[in-house]
Amino acid sequence: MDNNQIWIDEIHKNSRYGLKGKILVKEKTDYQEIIIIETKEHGNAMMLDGCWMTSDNEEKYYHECLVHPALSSLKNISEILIIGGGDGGTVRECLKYEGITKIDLVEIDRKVIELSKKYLMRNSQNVWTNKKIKINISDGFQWIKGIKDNYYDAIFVDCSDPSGIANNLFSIEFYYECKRILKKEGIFATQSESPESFKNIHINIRNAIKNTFKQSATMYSFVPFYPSGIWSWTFAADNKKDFLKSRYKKIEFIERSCDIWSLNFQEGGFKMIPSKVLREIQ
Ligand code: SPD
Repeated sequence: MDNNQIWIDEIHKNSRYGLKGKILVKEKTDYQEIIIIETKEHGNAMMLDGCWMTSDNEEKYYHECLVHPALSSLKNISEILIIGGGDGGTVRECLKYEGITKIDLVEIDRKVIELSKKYLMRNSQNVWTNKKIKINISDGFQWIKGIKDNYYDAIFVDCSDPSGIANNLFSIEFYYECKRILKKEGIFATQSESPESFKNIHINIRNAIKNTFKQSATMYSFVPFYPSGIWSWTFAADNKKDFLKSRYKKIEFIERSCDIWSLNFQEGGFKMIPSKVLREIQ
């Protein structure tokens, strides 16, 4: 028996979502507790304040679904903003697209980036040396207030759950600021929690986004080690008819590069809304 192997659980509503492994990092920063473990089946995995964020072998379920429905809908992509995303998975997926001149990554906790560089290389695959990436260690909610109107082609909110430091990133005020700094044809994308294990939070996010932007839609899929497994990503735009239509010209290249996402997969995901959730969208 390997004595280093222990169970680490995310405990949510009297259920445990656990991975077994060896602790590589357990550290309290100014913002949160970070745990990184090494597992046999999932590769390395990171937990923030008791919630699973990413694991080497499952991160694609999350990052591909956040990035590709949004970027595949744009013909031209130049400036991108990522709020959170300190593990590098969202940046990696964005960098598959041509034409990008700059990706602003705004991460509140510098330690998340430092530790991801060291222990979650499969998330980031050396993206950190790419000159297009500008890392800003800052609170995303405050940071965007300093950005001029109509600046970004795409904004991604890749944050943890809405308790503690990420709370503001789910507020109406934040969504209005994102809308202000998006280009006219731009697209907004956020992780929007689980319609099962965080049903009320999910519905609040959907309603807030629907009431902020002219167009919005949610895609459902699964992230195997998140509470209940089923997860969601919500997309929004203001001046773009058929805003999720595929427009990027090298989309077959993007599809071939993905393990989970494809245009076909996405089509099903946007239809997969549980009826009990649909009834509560205003
Ligand atoms: N309950 C977990 C929600 C976490 C969403 N963000 C994950 C970060 C991966 N880049």
